[in-house]
Amino acid sequence: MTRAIFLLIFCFFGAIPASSLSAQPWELIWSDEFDYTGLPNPERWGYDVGGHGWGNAEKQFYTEKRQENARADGNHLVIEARKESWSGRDYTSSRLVSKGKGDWTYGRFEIRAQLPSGRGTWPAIWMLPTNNSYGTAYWPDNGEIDIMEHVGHNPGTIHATIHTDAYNHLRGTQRGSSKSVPDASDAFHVYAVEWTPNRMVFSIDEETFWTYSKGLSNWQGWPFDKDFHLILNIAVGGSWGGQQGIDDSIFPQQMLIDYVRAYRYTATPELTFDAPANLEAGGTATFMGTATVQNPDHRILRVELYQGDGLLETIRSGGQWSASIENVHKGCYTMRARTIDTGGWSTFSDSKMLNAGNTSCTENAPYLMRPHLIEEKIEAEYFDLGGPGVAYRDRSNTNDGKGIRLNEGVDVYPTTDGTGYHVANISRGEWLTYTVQVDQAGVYDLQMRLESQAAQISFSLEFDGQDKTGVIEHTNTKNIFQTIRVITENGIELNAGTQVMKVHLRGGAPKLNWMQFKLRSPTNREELPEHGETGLIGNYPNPFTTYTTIQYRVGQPGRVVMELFNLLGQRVRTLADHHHQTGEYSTVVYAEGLSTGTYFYTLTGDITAQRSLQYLGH
Ligand SMILES: [Ca+2]
Ligand SMILES: [Ca+2]
Ligand SMILES: [Ca+2]
Ligand SMILES: [Ca+2]
Repeated sequence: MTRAIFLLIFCFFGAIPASSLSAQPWELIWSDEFDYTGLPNPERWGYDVGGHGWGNAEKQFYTEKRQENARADGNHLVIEARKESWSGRDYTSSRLVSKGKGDWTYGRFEIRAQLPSGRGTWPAIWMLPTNNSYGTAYWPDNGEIDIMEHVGHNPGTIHATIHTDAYNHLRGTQRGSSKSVPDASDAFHVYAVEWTPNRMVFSIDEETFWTYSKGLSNWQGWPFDKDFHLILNIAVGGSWGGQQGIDDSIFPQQMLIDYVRAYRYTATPELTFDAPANLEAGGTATFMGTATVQNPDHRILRVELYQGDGLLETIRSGGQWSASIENVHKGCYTMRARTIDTGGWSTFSDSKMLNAGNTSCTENAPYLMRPHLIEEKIEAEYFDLGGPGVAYRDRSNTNDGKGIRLNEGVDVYPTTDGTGYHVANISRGEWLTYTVQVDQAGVYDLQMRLESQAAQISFSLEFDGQDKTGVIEHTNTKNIFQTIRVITENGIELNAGTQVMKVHLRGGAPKLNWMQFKLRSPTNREELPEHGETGLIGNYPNPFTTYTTIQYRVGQPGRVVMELFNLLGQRVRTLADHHHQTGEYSTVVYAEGLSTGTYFYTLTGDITAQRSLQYLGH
């Protein structure tokens, strides 16, 4: 018995290194070994064609399907730069692209190549984004990954570089490194990048020489979460390659590529997800599941709970996890979970439908399952569920912004204003709705984060079908994101309770990031004195820092005393003590002489009333 246990333990320990080694997380999914002759395989490669300098004042013309410039020789791809006249250029070459034939988000890319040599050559093995997803310019906003660059006037030095909106050579802020490879033009080497959600590791012959990490970057520093494709070319001359001129005696020059291999990561974490299918409106929905790593070098970082594309909760544990959403509003919701491991790899669960309140799903429902609180940021992209005609009106029935909520008609874009999203392509007559919760009835002012194409925007707000603003016209600086404060004479008077806010956009073509309401002065109708009664209306602002104004009403002529007390019940001040006629009055409490804290003010007349106020200090 003892011996058996010992053997088991022995085997167990013996098995660990083996299983670690066998956990190869990369699977070959795309390659070209160039073991054929003739033009490059058209199922793998297309061509960038032209002689316009390619943004770098390059001198070559890139030809298309011309064996003199690009061919397979039975073992290698040969890209050849030649000295010959072609369409007004003095050199020809080739630039092969895998766009539309090989596009990947993340992966390991290995290219075994021998480089050309000589002053004026500029071979490159690199990647560009397949789609235009970020910012205002395809380049550099959407990124560039240079796995290998070499310039003939600096032989034997290999450069790896990334370019982004924040880091690029136009600003002199590009990030990169270089490595000495003295025989790069005489021998084959394997140039590789291992691109994962958290970082890019650049290597030559499996030896890492540079790592670029995502860190806390948003898209300006890390647009590398979209599809990229491969590019293989030799440029001639140009802003970098031609810095010391072109030696015309060197041509033709060849880059030989033995293979191009693309690998997919296979060890993404695993996730299970259980969700209720039905719930009473106002009920608590509990979600649970398990999250486990496949890669033994990683651990689970967190689990995220989503309604659609909206993050609801972050659960900072793996293994068994659960999360609850309380007070779920009536509506139909698409629930899913995602787990993320320490390598940045993530896995989404399947979606599960949740019907709260046995609804037909065609009414307004708040996107994040609970109404937006009116005094918190209301993200424009989290307009209501319910679809066109109910939750919004949009003139094009596709989401042209391709940000989130891709199957809705509203045009949601990844914002150029930091992180997150905004709604743009807003044309006259479009509207959006938001289910909101107003806890404190009162008069509100509105802040909006937006950029407008015109110097004036116009809009109006409805709450539960009632126009609360008329048409508001606001003048602002155009073409820049800014927070505007819309302060109208009468403010926006809102009732307490859950209601549907409808934002009618009438002009100015804004890009709307978020809205937020600020309480100007409260009304509390239940506690307000009826007209003709003596009582306290309230004080504003509360809390306060310099002074606050108390409003009160006197119903019957007579002596009225207004006093201020501290929490110990000691009278601090007498604010009024005189004969009052019927009417509304106000008195000011100045901060001078008060200690920070809470106070009570008491009205004594034909009735007695008391409320509190709070002094925040200076
Ligand atoms: Ca080969
Ligand atoms: Ca649209
Ligand atoms: Ca639109
Ligand atoms: Ca937003």
